[in-house]
Amino acid sequence: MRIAVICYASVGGSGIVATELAKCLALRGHEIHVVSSEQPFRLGDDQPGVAFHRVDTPSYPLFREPQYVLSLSTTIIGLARSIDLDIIHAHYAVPHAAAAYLARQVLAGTGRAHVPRIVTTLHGTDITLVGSDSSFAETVGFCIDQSDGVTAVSESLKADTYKGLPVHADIRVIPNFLDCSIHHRIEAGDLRGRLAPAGHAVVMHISNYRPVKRIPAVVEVFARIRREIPATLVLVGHGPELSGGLALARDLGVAGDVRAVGEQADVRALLSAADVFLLPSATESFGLAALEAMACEVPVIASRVGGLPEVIEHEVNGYLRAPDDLGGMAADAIGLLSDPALRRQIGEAGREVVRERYCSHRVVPQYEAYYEEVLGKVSG
Ligand code: GMT
Repeated sequence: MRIAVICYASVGGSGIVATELAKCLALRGHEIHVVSSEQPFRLGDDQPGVAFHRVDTPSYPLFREPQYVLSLSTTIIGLARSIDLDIIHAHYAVPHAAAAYLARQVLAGTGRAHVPRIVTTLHGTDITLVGSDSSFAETVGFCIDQSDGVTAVSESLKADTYKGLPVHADIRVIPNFLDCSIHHRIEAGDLRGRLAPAGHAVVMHISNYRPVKRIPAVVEVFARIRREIPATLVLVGHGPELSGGLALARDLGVAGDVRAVGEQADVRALLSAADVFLLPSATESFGLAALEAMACEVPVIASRVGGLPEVIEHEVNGYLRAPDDLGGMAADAIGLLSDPALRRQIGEAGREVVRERYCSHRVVPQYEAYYEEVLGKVSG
């Protein structure tokens, strides 16, 4: 199949999943075209079978706003005309479902015989925060419904979509995934020693530091751990809430034990040097960061929200607490950090869940089968 993968390039779960899907589909013999405003950070150069198409949004003095939707639609239309695209796979509904819809309408309206089908994948905040905003809901819902196929990354996100938006499409749940041949615990060398003083436990959080990630809760839970156990909090990634989190660490007197290491293309070594992973989000449609930690055998302590309970089973392969139960999260962490055997047991159970359900060789064929199904549908 000839497939255009539309995604955001910034560090974020939807861009990572789209990029990994593009690479896996290319390895399985499909012709893949990644369309984005920047090269996604995990795509790399010279990826066999994957071509990258940059969306250039020209600036014109009359406009104060960049015309991203028009530029993206135009890029898709040009691509479809040059290579007879079969599928436009839009990752993150806002505004990618709208741009894909516009492109397909232009292609159909200009008499093109081969018009690509649209598959839209809902990732999370496109529905729970942005798309369901009352000013957007009708338009976003309409564009999702106009897709020929719609997937969501969890049952929880599927339910949230029907609850928050006027969507009637039959949504297929296809979970997020990892390349398990690459994403596993690795030898971290002396990294642990560079992150934390000898004898310190390593507590880790990875995100894009937006309000939904509740960075103050991460710092507060860490401060409670630190009162009981020598520990260092390693903050991986960057975003608007990071500086506030560091300020709170100063107020709580733990700033000396907090390390912010910035964005990292490959988080395996860092995760392999960690003892526990904190994810106290307000909402999380799936929690790809939790999956990455579990793949590296790091026990995850997370909020019982969204799709996280579909991945994590409390006290079996991780820990789930109500988002405001910071005391419970800290107690879980202290229990784990004081008991290496328990930590190993939970870490290994997490790794097994990933291997059984979330490796690319189990999930990518679900997308392929879904594309075939969508292409086989009679249009109209
Ligand atoms: O909020 C983020 O973490 C970024 C966002 C994205 O689309 O880049 O993540 C969402 O999609 C990920 C990939 O499907 C999911 O793993 C995340 O849980 C989801 N984030 C939220 O729902 C908050």
